[in-house]
Amino acid sequence: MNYAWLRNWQALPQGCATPAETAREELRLAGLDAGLREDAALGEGWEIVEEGGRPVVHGGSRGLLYGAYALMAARKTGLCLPRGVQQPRYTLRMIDCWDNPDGTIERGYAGRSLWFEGGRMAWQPERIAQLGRMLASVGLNVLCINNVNVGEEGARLITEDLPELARLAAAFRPFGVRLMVSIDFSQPLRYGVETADPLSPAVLAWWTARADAVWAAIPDFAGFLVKADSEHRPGPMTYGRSHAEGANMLARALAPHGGVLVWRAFVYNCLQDWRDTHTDRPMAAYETYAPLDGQFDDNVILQVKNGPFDFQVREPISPTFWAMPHTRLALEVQLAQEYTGQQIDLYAMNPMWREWQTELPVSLPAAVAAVSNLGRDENWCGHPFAAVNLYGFGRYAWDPEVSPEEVIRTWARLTYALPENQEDALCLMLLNSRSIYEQYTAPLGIGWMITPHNHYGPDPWGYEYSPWGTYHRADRSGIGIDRTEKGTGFTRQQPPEIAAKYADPAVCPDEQLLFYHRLPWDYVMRDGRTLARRILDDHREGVERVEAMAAVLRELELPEPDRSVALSRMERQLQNAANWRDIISDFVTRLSGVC
Ligand code: GCV
Repeated sequence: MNYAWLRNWQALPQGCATPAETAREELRLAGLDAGLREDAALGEGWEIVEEGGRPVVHGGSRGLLYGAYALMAARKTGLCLPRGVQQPRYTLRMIDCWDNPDGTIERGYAGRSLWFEGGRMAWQPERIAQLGRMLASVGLNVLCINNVNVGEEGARLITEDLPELARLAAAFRPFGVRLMVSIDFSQPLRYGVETADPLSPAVLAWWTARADAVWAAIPDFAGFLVKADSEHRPGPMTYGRSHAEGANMLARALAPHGGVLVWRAFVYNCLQDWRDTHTDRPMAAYETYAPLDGQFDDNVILQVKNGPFDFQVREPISPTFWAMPHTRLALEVQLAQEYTGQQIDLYAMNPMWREWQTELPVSLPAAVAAVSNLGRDENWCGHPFAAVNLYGFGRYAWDPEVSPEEVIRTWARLTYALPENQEDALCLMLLNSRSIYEQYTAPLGIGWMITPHNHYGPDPWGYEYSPWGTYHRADRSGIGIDRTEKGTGFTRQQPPEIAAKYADPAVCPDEQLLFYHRLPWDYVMRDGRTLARRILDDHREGVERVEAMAAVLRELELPEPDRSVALSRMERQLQNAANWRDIISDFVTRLSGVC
């Protein structure tokens, strides 16, 4: 079995109960002469010191495991170990799986679920252990196993299917990975409670009893994740209650067990009339949550998507991050490349996450979560290179300031044993992959020209008359939406120093120009080209850059089956890029008259 960046590692450890035991067994199986010294004070942190001529890992139980994996990775790659005590920046480092009990995965591009099939939980113990090892090897510590769109069967995880959930939790426990589940806010209604109103004592009693049962079965359970009042999901608004009232009710049921309640802030009007030009979807989360700052209980974490839209190739940072200083926030990113190539087109994310830090201080979120790109495919992530994002997210969650170059280099070296010049070429390809994808799909910050629903390939009119609030409003006079003070006022939600960077088209960075501004086709850009000409040129250059990547890829001596999979996916990427170029160029040419 090929397991991503841990290919060729020794046999899996067996019969371990705790991360510390796993650490000991991993070092033994790897034949590494290294010591382990448990020091609970270090918690999840670790330090490796030379004692009596051999390395000794110091750490709490999980810290020992993370340190042992760091030592093993350093031995494999020849890269240096960091010095001093290593502590994670975020305590909650979570992967959110959108797996459905029928075995499908919402926005999943790597095969079927690893733990659901036919409405039940079912898994191969070997794969779960491999996954536990992979997650722990990059310090990831929480796994939410089911779709936030919880259906009838998903809701059973904390009732009828609880014994199965407990078995899965036990399988991940030796790797220090704690489970979480998504719950349905209206679930008490299915169990004879007459309402799901969060202020009803009967509702709190129902959730309290459920939480007691869950923690009795799984003492280290992490908590619940909730998508409420979002895209037709039930929530407190049905009862005229606020999201703070809804979240706090659940949080109080979890608090005695030390559980966290992760509440998603992905709320907007998904039934917008496209003729309504006043409602501006990216403003919705701020409008809903900023007034609630300070009202959430301590064990609530509000999980905010990185951008105010929805995981587009380029968006501003969600203004909600600056609006809630008295609330614990989690930054939510998406590893599944729903809008960014679906694990067919190359798209490495660490450079993008790092770039956000020019505006978003790493200390603003209290936690990080990523929508999973995992599935039952032999190579785990569909494209063999898509695993760089799972690996990279773990590294980022531990240390958001880690350099993308280092992350990609280490992943490449752990995964393959390529000659140096080929490893360099692979790393460069991945480092540039996001900017290339952006150039052939959505240059200048114009989003939502993607094919509706399946979100792969171009369809510039596709979302224009839809209810989803995702419009570019292109016509003969120009393209884009004015989101400044003179327009929808989105910039008023941003800190003034950030708004100032974007509010004037003359200074606004090109990458975000059409998110913030509506401009005529003959608008003259800073480089002297008209807007229309620049869009046409970008799409053409984007395709040329994919062609150059394809040429590099063909020369890489990758092992099989990775080589064949990567090459065949590159053919699809070439086709996709050409489609984007041709369809968007035709669209722009017809509207603008430029050719
Ligand atoms: C799980 C987007 C996706 C949906 C997803 C939703 C969310 O709208 O297209 O598939 O639903 O985000 O994040 O809840």
